[in-house]
Amino acid sequence: MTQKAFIFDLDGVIVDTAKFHYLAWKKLADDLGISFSEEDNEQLKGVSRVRSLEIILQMGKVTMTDTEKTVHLAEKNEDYLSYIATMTSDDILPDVPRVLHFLKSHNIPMALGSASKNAKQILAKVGLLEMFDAIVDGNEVSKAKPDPEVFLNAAAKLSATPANCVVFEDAIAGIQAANVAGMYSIGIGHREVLTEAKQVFKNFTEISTQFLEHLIQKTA
Ligand code: B16
Ligand code: MG
Repeated sequence: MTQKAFIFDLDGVIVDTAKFHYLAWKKLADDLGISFSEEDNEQLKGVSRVRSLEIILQMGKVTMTDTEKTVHLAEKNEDYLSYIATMTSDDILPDVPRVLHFLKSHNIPMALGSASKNAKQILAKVGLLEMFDAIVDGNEVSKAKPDPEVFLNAAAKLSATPANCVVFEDAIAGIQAANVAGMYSIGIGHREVLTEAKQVFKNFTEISTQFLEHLIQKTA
């Protein structure tokens, strides 16, 4: 049997940090007089921090120097980290620990592949840092999803062939990145949104042990 490797996105797959990103971006948007709703926040999922700010500025037709952007990005992150500080294992999304423990018990290599520069800190707060054999986060990648860089780096760190990797992602760009990397993409969210994913589940409670066994045994 070919050795499979599993790669997980963080926000929207393992934890719901989108609500904290929203609160921190909302505060900044309010300060800048830009209207910003929870629906607008959907556009920022899976997108890098600096690109998120650019999208918000475009929404409000506001221009800013690079120095001003740096100051606001630091403020936003400080605010975001104050929410992260409150996180515990209770913030892990339902049934994620069951799936991770199942894979671990079958000695399946696992990596995190996230756009977040705060990924390690978040995993440590919720007590999942030790579950992953490799972490590739926003500090290590130069090209954002849908570029496959983050997932290809994760596969390399696990010494896995892309065709043997399974990726769990909640963002359209993330699914595209996994597909471009030649990996098996599993969407977490809505089927109508994640149309390019090979399979879609609403959340991990829908992922059965039989399905995981099937993924582990499946030939590429
Ligand atoms: P940070 P993921 C992404 O995480 C978030 O979905 C996105 O909203 C955020 O802007 C990005 O991380 C960067 O996060 O500000 O912590 O570096 O879904 O790729 O795990
Ligand atoms: Mg995500």
